[in-house]
Amino acid sequence: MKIDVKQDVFSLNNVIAADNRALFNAKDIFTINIMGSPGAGKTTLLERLIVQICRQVSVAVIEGDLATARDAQRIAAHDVPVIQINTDGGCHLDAEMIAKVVRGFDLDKTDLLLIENVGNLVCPATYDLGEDLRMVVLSITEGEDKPGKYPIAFMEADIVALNKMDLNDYLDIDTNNLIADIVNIKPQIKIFPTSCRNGKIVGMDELAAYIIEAVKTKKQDKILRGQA
Ligand SMILES: Nc1nc2c(ncn2[C@@H]2O[C@H](COP(=O)(O)OP(=O)(O)OP(=O)(O)O)[C@@H](O)[C@H]2O)c(=O)[nH]1
Ligand SMILES: [Mg+2]
Repeated sequence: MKIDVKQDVFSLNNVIAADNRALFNAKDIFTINIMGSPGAGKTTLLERLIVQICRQVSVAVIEGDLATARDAQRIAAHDVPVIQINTDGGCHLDAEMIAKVVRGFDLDKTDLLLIENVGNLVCPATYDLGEDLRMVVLSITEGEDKPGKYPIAFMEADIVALNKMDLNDYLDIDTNNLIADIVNIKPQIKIFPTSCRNGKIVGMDELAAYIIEAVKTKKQDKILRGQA
């Protein structure tokens, strides 16, 4: 029997991702897809980022997890609109999941959409959600060999938050090797060493400034295109 496959799963995802991107562009929303292993510190970093930038840009957050609304509850405590997606066993978010929920935000009042993907250093990297920027959060506790072993996430990323730098003195790891491993995979990637732990905040001013600048640049580019 001949099986007629009309579209593979990635090309269908790419079509919906393009629609998401068109919507975000029309609404002037800068979107970041945040990925990394379970426990790397994605939600903690988002909480810290929101505290630092919420007076300058209006933020909305989508949280992706297999189960529970725990991360969304943490974000909601910062008085930011948040929607939790439970993938019910799925190891990544896809563009359709985002399309289904995103109009639940007031998009005319959103400058920055932060999407925390399911904790996983592999699968999320192959699914475009329609984002402008991809960020990997990598905890230094994961070990200095991890970028080379899980290269796809880094190949597809624009920036890396090298998190839990406050633990550096307690670990048998050389962060220079870790950074070299990442740069070897993608030379143009931007790396922000960070610590989000209360009382030991590192690198968050630099990361916040970079993101605010990216949000502003997207808005300015649109104005310039409109004048051209
Ligand atoms: N020491 C230290 N601990 C951190 C830092 N960032 C996060 N943590 C801790 O790491 C643990 C996991 O943090 P989360 O923010 O929940 O990690 P996550 O990546 O969102 O996890 P999932 O959503 O389950 O994939 C928590 O106990 C945090 O307090 C950091 O910079 N330094
Ligand atoms: Mg989380």
